[in-house]
Amino acid sequence: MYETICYEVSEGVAVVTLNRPDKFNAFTEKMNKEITDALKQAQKDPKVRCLLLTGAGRAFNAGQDLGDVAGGDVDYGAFLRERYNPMILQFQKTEKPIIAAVNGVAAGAGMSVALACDIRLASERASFVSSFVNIGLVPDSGGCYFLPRIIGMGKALELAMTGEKVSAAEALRIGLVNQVYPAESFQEDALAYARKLAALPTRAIGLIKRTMYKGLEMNLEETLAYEAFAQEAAGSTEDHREGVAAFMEKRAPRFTGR
Ligand code: T3D
Repeated sequence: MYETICYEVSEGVAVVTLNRPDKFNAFTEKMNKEITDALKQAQKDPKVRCLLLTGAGRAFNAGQDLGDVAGGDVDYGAFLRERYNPMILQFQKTEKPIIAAVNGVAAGAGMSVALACDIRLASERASFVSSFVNIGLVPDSGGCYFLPRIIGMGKALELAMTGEKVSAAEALRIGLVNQVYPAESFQEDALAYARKLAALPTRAIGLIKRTMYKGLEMNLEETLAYEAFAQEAAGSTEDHREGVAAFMEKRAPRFTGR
């Protein structure tokens, strides 16, 4: 169904694999659109309770395919407005956890996409390059929004201004990734992590995601009001009732995502 990505659902996890390995999975217009579509599809599908985004081959994603922009006048504003911005917004609109399983280098908009995911898992072979500055550009696709919020302004400015490569170990140290796994077992480790998330109360997790990201833009009073609204919604789910019942009965909960 897709040409530039693979999309597979099993055991509650939708695995989206960026699939242009000979180009380090660099973005084309088709890939931007297919990712956006896959996220929408996963949002609608009740069988999907977690998404895992990864790359085929050696790289996670090397950003925009520079072959498409080389040697011509490109309207970068239109490029971003039409292709990248709707894709990044769809990561936020997807009310299910999205994990970036960063198997290799994540550069340019590829790094921004990893930042737009909720959790970042890295292979020990992964690396991150805010490579925009290396070609005289500004971090886009949410890079200027997410990077300082995730690692703090000082480090974010340093990475964005120097375009230096960050190793997986350094990424873990500065809080850019949540976990680092051995390269040999990375895909299984990332999938196991995703399956664990997929077995949790999906609607509460969706509401946690929405409320936390909204909280970045709100003051305390507004956040407290939004938490009350979100709790009302979470409190009416079957998973909430199951969680309380399981606690009272001293057994493990069986969450269904409803
Ligand atoms: O319209 C707009 O452009 C606005 C939107 C911008 C969004 C952006 O993402 S701008 C940033 C674009 N990306 C880059 O500038 C990154 C360019 N790539 C690199 O800096 C390096 O390739 C990497 C740091 C990602 C990896 O380095 P390394 O040494 O591990 O691998 P390599 O040998 O440089 O690349 C391997 C192959 O992938 C190579 O192909 P070949 O020679 O083996 O046939 C290389 O050309 C290809 N490749 C890597 N990145 C891209 C790419 N091909 C097309 N586009 C790429 N971005």
